[in-house]
Amino acid sequence: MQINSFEEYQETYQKSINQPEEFWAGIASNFLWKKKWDHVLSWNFTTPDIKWFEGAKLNITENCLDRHLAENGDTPAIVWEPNDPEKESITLTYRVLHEQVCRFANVLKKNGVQKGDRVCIYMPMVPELAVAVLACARIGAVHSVVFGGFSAKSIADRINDAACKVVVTADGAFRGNKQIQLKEVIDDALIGCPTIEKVIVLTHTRTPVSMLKGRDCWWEDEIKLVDSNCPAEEMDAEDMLFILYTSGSTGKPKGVVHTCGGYMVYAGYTFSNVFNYQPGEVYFCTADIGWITGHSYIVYGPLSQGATTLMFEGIPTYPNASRFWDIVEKHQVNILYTAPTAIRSLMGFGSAPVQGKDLSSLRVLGSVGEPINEEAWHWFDEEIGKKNCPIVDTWWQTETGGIMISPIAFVTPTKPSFATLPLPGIQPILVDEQGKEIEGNGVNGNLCIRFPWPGMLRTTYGDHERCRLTYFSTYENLYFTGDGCLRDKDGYYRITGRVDDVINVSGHRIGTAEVENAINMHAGVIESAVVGYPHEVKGQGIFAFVIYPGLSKDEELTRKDILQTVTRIIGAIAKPDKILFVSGLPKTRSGKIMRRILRKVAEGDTSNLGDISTLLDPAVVQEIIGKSRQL
Ligand code: 7RM
Repeated sequence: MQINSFEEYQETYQKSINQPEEFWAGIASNFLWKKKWDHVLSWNFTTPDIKWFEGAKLNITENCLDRHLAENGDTPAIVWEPNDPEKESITLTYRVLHEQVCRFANVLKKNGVQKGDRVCIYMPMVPELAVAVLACARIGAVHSVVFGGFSAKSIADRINDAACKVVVTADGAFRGNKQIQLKEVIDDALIGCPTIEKVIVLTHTRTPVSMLKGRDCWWEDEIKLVDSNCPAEEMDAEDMLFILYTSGSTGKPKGVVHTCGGYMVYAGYTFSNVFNYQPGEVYFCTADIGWITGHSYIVYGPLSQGATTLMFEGIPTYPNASRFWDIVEKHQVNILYTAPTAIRSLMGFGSAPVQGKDLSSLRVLGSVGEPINEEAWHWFDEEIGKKNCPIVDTWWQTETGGIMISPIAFVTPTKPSFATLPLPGIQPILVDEQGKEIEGNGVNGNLCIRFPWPGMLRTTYGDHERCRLTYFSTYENLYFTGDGCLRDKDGYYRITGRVDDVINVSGHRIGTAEVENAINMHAGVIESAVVGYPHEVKGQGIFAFVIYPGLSKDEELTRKDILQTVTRIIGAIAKPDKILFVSGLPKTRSGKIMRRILRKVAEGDTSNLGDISTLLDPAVVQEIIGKSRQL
């Protein structure tokens, strides 16, 4: 299944385009199926309706666990590195992980979870998080993991949207020198969640928590009451595997739905190829399992390939900026997959934290989540890879399930800040605003995909029309990514960033509309407009223009109140970096905010604002420019 030369890539790519069904059937035969498919693919991008491996039966956990037991039962599946470097790390072999998953699957059953039920998981980065995810998959329950940084309200919205029956959480989480009271946040969330029947709580920080009789129980007590035998539920290839919420340009986050068969094949195939994973190697992805990168490239991709996946509970700068490099040295990490924001933040500490660290185990480096600038690319290449490790700049999305455009390590010649070429089976196309294809090289356009791939989303939970509208209605017969893209003279792809109202802050997708709604909920705020602006470390920062009449002398306090409101409504990750109080927003006569102007102001580049003659009141622009200079 691994591609070993550029010629082989080119041949494989051609085949995957000319005979996609034969190609993917061949890849899929490397996995374990209880029954093979009747039909490889049926699809249309209008409804949309996409089915891969119809008629096939499988359980993804048999691919991630059971099938490795006979020969690799004692191979480490998960290596866990705690937040506190003084604490012991933990290794779970495939045999031990299998046992824990089966046990916890029985706990879920005992608490009333059945095939098809939705389970919300809100946990720190501990091995039990992976166990909970896999336990759901074992019994055919649908997991909905919510990142530990989201607020009670965000969790409640997600739980209610999916009508979850059970929550799995922990008392608290350690993050650097902070503690997060997870159970307390869940308690607040559950005030408004009538569908939740049971809450299973893992002991981790051992912070005092309230335990509600009849609803809440301890993980540690529950697993004593069950045995470790849990046959894997037989799933249809197109049965739902999980829901993961992600932000778009409008309204509330959408529940992106992935299904069992296609997702498994795609996550496993791309993991094996892009990183050129070799048996016995230690692979470290620094993402959180609360995001798609953690789902596909900490849990399902690596485990489906029998890999050793390292899970890190903490943050790159705790206890100091050497932490990643200490982990690489300690666990002899061979493959390191991280985000440009982490690279830029560590780059800011210079080379001292890297000096004296033995990074010679590293073989492949990866980047994901946002465009990587050339400076960060070179720093990663020189300081970390010692110019001896290929960098795979992997472009993909929650909706794509796995990596789409990326170099294949040791195969594709790389170019700084380019995601390079599409993986086999992926057919990118650039279009103009009207949806007309932009052919040839040395061109820019909106990035779409014109043919299905096994890992693509199938729907958005509970609202198929929203899926159609968001991804399949902008351009006829194409999946629209929301990204702008350049194809250079060599046919290499460079992702230039979102072309919609989504901002990418430290690799996290945040909808401007969501942040505006949160700001507008603050008492005293009349209206607001949010845009992204270039930020040295985060990639993009959040800039909010806020109308707040009757602002007292103490602007600073009101700013903090607004930040607190956003933290309450969405979570700390959505806090604006800058707030500018204004008396009006630049609106057209039809009432649309001209974000183009606000973006320019936020960038600090007001020399050429373009045509502002259609504005209702051009004077507000002068006011905004004047005030922005004082910020
Ligand atoms: C995996 C993930 C998706 C958005 C996507 C892009 C941006 C991701 C890259 C990138 C440039 C990359 N899923 N993005 N990877 N931009 N180069 N290598 O991040 O759903 O959370 O975000 O992230 O804008 O549309 S996501």
